[in-house]
Amino acid sequence: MEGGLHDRDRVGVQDAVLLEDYLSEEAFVNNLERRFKEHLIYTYIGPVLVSVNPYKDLNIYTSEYIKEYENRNFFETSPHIFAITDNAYRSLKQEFREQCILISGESGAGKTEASKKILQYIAAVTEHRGVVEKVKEKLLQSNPVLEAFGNAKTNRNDNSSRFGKYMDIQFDFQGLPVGGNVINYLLEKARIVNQHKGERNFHIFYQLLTGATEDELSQLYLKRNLRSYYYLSHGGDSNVDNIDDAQSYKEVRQALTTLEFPDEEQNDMMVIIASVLHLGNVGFSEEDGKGKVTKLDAIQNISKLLGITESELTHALTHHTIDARGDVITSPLNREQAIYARDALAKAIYDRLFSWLVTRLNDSLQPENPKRNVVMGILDIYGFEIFGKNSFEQLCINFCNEKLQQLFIELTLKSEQEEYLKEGIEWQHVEYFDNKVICDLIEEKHKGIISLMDEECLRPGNPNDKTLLMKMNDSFGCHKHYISHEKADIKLQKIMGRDEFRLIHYAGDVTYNINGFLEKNNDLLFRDLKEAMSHSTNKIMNSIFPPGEYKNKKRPETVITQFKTSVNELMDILMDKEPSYVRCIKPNDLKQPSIFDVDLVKHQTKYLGLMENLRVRRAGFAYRRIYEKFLHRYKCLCKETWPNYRGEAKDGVQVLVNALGYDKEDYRMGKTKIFIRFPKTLFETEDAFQLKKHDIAAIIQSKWKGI
Ligand code: AOV
Ligand code: MG
Repeated sequence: MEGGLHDRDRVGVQDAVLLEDYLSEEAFVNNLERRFKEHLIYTYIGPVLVSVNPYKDLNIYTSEYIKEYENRNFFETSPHIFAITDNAYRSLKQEFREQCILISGESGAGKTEASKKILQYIAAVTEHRGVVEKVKEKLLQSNPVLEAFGNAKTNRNDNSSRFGKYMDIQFDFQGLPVGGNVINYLLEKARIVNQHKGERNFHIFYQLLTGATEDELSQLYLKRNLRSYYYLSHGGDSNVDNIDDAQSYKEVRQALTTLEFPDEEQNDMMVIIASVLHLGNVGFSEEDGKGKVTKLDAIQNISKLLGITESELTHALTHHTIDARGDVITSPLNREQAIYARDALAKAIYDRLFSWLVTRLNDSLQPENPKRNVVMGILDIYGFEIFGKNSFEQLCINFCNEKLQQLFIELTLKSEQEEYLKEGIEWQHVEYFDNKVICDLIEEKHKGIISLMDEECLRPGNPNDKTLLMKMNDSFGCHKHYISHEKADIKLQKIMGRDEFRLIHYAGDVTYNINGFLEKNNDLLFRDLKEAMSHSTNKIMNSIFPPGEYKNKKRPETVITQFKTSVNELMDILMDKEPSYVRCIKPNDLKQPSIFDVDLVKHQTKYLGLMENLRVRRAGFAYRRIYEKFLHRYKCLCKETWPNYRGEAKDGVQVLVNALGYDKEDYRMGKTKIFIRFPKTLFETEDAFQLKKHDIAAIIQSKWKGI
């Protein structure tokens, strides 16, 4: 375990608020680097935990470590994900305060691993008996299932979550876990039909093809050869060094069983997965402008698997029916349109299957008696994204991060303010950047980017990405956080296309390419396909494509509006909980241990808003500690308090700091804590303590030796 403050030359400080030069990003990153080199991957900024991915097993999540953190005061131990969890859990258990742990960071930074450690800790420190044990088992087993269907290998992370996840653990009044609930956000379904070079489709496809028995495969009309499937072919080689797909398949099936998915249901799921693979292999030719199905065996397989007639399937894949004011008109699709329809169908099937899976999982995690439970939520959601080319998905993700930053500001400032109030200390105003203006730019009713996009989607005539961008440029051209190509300065114009716009996010500037925005936002699935799917004999298909869905005249909400609604609901859920923050940082782009790329970390420090965070924290008092603890540690530095002070701890601390010559401006006495403004004051005290400790040890030793 980490030593006290005296080690700071070598291992840096364990809380960045103790940095002398707290405004310097340089100093902050340097501190992280020093600690990283000593295998200390965790650092605090006050109550916020910063975690740097070690990319190797550090052996710091063992049962010994769990014991070390169980029921220990947060600031008495070294920074750790277990400390954050223990702190939150105790507040929940002792004060019945609902908790949320918000984990953020870029792809591969360690968010999902962190969320699993939280669960591991909770499972370890709560009772190991009967029902509770079963609930914990289910909570733990929900991870491999969600990861099989929702994670994939990307170039940034071999096990990248391609959806956002908010997971509740529900506790009864004794603090025992009794159930859970998962909410998923925006699965990246485009991956179903296309993958970048070096990337893969969702794990489950590879797991099924390598892990299923010959029997199972033949029932699904599948071949073990991964190359046989078009939808798996875009990324190239599908082997990943540290992934054993066949083994994972067994684990996933086992996990599904633990989660009480009957065999029949598991088989229905695999039938759908197989159907998606076959669907990818359906090919089209064109005759007289009409698309014709060419690969009949793929159609036959799907037809047999899903129980939909071949003719209905073929017709639905090559025709498009619309209801034009009561006149039902069916027209043929050309080859390109048919391919589009096929891919839209594959994406819709998988997306709906995933949502179904989450709902079904939640049924299984439902507590028996949901009343009066207290909740700890864990949010593992994609961090801010700035890629070479940014599209609709990045806008959604970055919007979500803007909202989370809003929440962070509100809650951090609020809790800081509350603590000062509680302790009877004067509050000083803090200067910080409030990103509400960007949230408004994106989401404001009738005025924001989202509204405009929806309007354009619904407009009759020929709305397209170009007209959308024109309207956006007109409406927001003068906004401080929006830059159109036209308004960009010459330097920027050179790197920005005419089909792009740029947003000045709190975390950085992002250029978005408008192409595909309307289509992605509309997310159309032709009614012929919906109808055909609803005739399936597969029970799951039947529930995810309810009969008559297409008859619903009300237009479904656009993708971004649905997302906005769910993000705002999430904010409401989080708002009335006590938050803890874990900010994950990726030390290098090579997925390698021991490499600390300073520029990369600086970049993340910026867009995680960590310096902002530190500023808020340091605007008041850097260090605070309960009187009893402070007195206990430093009592040897003053005659009147050594070996024991007879009286109130607060008075003892006052005597102590008088004797140490603290300047009046350097500290405040709260109701239960001393607040120290500058780290220097504390360090001097700590150094004096280390010296004294040394002396005392020497005296004790000499006494022992009888000198
Ligand atoms: P992410 O959740 O933040 O990315 P993960 O949690 O999947 O990232 O972490 C990526 C990989 O880094 C893991 O598979 C581990 O190999 C390694 N790793 C992360 N945290 C630790 C740790 N504490 N100790 C050891 N290794 C670790 V993404 O889901 O892509 O945004 O969408
Ligand atoms: Mg993840």
